[in-house]
Amino acid sequence: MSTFAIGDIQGCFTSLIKLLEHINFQQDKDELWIAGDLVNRGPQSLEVLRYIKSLKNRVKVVLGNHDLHLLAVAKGCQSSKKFDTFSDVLEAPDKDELLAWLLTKPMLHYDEKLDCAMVHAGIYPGWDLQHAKDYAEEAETMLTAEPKMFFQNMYGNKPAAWSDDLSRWDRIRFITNTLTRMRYCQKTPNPVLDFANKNKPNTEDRYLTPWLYHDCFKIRQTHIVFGHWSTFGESKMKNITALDTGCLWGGSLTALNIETKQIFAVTCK
Ligand SMILES: [Mn+2]
Repeated sequence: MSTFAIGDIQGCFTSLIKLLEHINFQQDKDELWIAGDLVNRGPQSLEVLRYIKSLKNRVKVVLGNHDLHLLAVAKGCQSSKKFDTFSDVLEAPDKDELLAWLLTKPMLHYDEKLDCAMVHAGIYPGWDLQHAKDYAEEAETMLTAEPKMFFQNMYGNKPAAWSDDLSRWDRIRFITNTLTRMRYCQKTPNPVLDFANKNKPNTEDRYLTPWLYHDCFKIRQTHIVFGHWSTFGESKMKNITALDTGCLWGGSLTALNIETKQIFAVTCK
């Protein structure tokens, strides 16, 4: 049995199938981890959702910003944007089952045996693993209990730094932003999120750093896999693997064998 973690698929169903053939994925034995952004921008969001859902307990999924955006549009809490390509999902006869399934997915998945955590974007530098798990659960509980309220309050870049006394929705928005959207933080002792810079590391302003290189970053043993940052390249941290290799932009779709640390990739059109 192998556990494979795969980065942002974003509706690229053909590349996903090509990658699963390449790693010889065995549905009855292996487990797949999907690091969020299953949908949007690419051509076949509907096929990706149907396929991943069909894997049942052989798959672990965390939510990405595009998955949350699709759910927010479906709930009528946000309008579709110019470059959104998930109308196939919104018009599908099985839309309700697919979106109900997606809504119950977590923002952080942790496997104790593998000592490996998966998030879409990252873990806030000031948080240890236990706090990250607790905060993720807090946001997930709000998402499933009050989805409309959640989506009405989800959008926005503020607050930009963590504090224990944030009011309820500021707190939920911050947790969701770090787990599903974060790239850079200011190097300040209390890390401040910066959403303006999306370029690859080493091109950022001097006062910024990728979240995983911040001095406050606490998680040094647990393996962390993340997606979201297609230009990130290879991580300098031995315990952290960046999985989004820009499939959507003509790069590749990557799978990591979590047990052996072997990386597999297929090029995308
Ligand atoms: Mn993303």
